[in-house]
Amino acid sequence: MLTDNQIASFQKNGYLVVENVFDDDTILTPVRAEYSALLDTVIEGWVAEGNITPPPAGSDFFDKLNYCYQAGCDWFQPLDISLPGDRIFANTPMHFGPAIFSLLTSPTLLDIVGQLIGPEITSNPIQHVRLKPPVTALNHDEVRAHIAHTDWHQDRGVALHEADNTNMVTVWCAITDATVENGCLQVIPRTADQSLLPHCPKKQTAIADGFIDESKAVPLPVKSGGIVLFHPLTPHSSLSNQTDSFRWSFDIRFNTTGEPTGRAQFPEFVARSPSNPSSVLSDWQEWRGMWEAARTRLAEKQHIDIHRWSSDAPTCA
Ligand SMILES: O=C(O)CCC(=O)C(=O)O
Ligand SMILES: [Fe+2]
Repeated sequence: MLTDNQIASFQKNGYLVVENVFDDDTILTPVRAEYSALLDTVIEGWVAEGNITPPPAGSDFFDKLNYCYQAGCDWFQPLDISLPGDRIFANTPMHFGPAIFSLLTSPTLLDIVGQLIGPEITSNPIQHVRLKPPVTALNHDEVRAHIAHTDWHQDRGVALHEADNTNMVTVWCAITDATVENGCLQVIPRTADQSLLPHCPKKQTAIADGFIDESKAVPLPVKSGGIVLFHPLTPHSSLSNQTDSFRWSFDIRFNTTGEPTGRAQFPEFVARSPSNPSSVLSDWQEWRGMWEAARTRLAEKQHIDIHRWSSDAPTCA
């Protein structure tokens, strides 16, 4: 649980770092094991299709990620806990497994989230894995915010306008230690009159030039198992990974049940509900089934809107 001081600090600054939220035995080790097995399965598929030769013996999870990336085999979508915002096919890969479901529904985490948004908690479907290779290993044209550094944005700016009044919190979960050197998150503490700033579809969806003072940026290192909480109006970005190892995080979001998630095409679920306990989803296979159904429904659509911004806007010129 958070102390009154922590809650007040979150409300004033729009962010809060909390260490030691996820337990090694029950959450972190199973998540690492689930991802390790998943990557092995994905690689087996590529080997069978002749896209790649097996990674060298003795390679660990990150060695394998790096090996595949260098060979042009893209693991992001198969490892992500979401469908993409661009085209979806009936066989678009994605990952929904028991260990990541346990992280998302961890009672310790939901206690904290409940202190910030209230007791009726929905798991918002805007969620991603971020596995960030050393910057020296990136392709020169790599701009994805899930792989390279993330540009300045507000999370409200990467949801649809219908969620502008939704009571929501982002939880950024460190699986490896996040440091200034390996590309931790940074924020600009929110001001009392913080509003939604104009964003532009650039390399990423980012705050238009001239709207934030980057000299106010506060880097937020956090150890493995810790989290960064932030408000949807808090401007944030991430530093680039200047080390020679990977930086790994998940970002997940929660909102008050019944309010728009900002991505209605993707499935939400009730994670906690004192008023209607039987509405809570506790079966990870049901969760996966909801995403599979969404994939079937959305397959072959040309495009899914995930933000409201146009590059034609005067602020983007
Ligand atoms: O981890 C990152 O690079 C950025 C994460 C982010 O934008 C978020 O959690 O909302
Ligand atoms: Fe974000």
